[in-house]
Amino acid sequence: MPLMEINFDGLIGPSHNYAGLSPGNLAATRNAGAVSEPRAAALQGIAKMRANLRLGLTQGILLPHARPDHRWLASLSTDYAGAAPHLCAQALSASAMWAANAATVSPAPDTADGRCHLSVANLVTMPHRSHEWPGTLAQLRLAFANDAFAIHGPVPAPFGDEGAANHMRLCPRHGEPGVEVFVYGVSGGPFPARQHREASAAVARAHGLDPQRTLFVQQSEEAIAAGAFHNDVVAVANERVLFAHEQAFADKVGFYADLTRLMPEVEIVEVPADRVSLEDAIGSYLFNAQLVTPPDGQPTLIVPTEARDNEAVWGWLQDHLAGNGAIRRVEVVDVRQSMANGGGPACLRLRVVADPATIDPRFLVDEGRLDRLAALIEAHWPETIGADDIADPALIARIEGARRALLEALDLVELLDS
Ligand code: SUG
Repeated sequence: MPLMEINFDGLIGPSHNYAGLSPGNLAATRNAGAVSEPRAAALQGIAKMRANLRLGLTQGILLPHARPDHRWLASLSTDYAGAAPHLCAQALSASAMWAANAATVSPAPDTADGRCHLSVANLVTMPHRSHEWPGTLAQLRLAFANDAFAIHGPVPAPFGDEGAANHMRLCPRHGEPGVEVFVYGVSGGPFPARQHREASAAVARAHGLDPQRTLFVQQSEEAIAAGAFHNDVVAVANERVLFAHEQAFADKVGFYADLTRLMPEVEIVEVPADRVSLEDAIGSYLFNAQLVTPPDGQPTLIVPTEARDNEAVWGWLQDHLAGNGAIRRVEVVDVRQSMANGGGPACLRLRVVADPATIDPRFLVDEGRLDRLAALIEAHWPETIGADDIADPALIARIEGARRALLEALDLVELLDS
């Protein structure tokens, strides 16, 4: 089977809650202390995957991690019963759902050894995310155990790496060689730059990318300061199309020139700030969309409902469609529970270009498997989690039991401890 793009969505875990853990992520800090709905959240994620299947796309999953992370708390010489509330929240976070931060992926046509390389992201900038990588690595080693893949451990601290959320790939077709673009931050006003250039450069070297076809591009400081804590909040690429906000990059003229030189057929769709402000782009997550090519070949943008609710954003999209722009179709998905923590449709998925036959089938889904997952979520995921609930041992037992039931149903009990 030829190489194709497969989206691996992070299944939203039973501990999904709003603890306000990510400074610079305006939605997450604004919703700190709100009551979350883990069951509804996970079902929204399942519905998004169903919509992707119906577009004719191939769909995979990554699984929630063991939360609370007792191993991490033990490494801090404490435990869940004895830890300070902020450490409990950091140990409990379901943040592994945002699979765009799981790893950086370089498909086989781009690499020196002809294998698809994946580097797990260290996520060192935010404490609650810094302990995701061992669990992610365990899953990547299972899902991509075939020789077609090479799996790398994390870049060492202090170089921050947040994975595919800061990586774009432009290519004529997914299975052909591409240009890989690593977007890093230097400064972000009051907020941290979470992707460091040194980390991106290390990943590019590990993957054996051709330096002539690899670009390192600085994210604009104003974008980070406005709440674009990852590049995928202000830009997304798919095959020949780059879709970006006018203020996404520090030097867009230089970047667009380099890209056009390396790939003359590139189509750059830039949204001007006088049509959609950075504030509207970030509030609506217009760019945190999945830009995909279904089998009918029509570039399709999968946006969150918040993009439809924003007049400026929806107006721009309608004009683009009416003008026969590069994006031919817009689909709307409801992922409000994730959005309230700053995670849109694109955050929830990791893109891997591969032959599906080389992937462990336990990580791939069809409608039938999604039906079974939905039933399991209905039966086991807590309905709500409020700020005070996280100290309740009964809730913790429920969360741990829910994940155990999931791994048993998927025949993945070897992941129980990670
Ligand atoms: O890292 N939110 C995540 C959202 C990640 C979105 N990913 C991409 N843009 N690719 C983050 O900031 C909030 C969790 C909390 O506060 O409880 C959180 O981690």
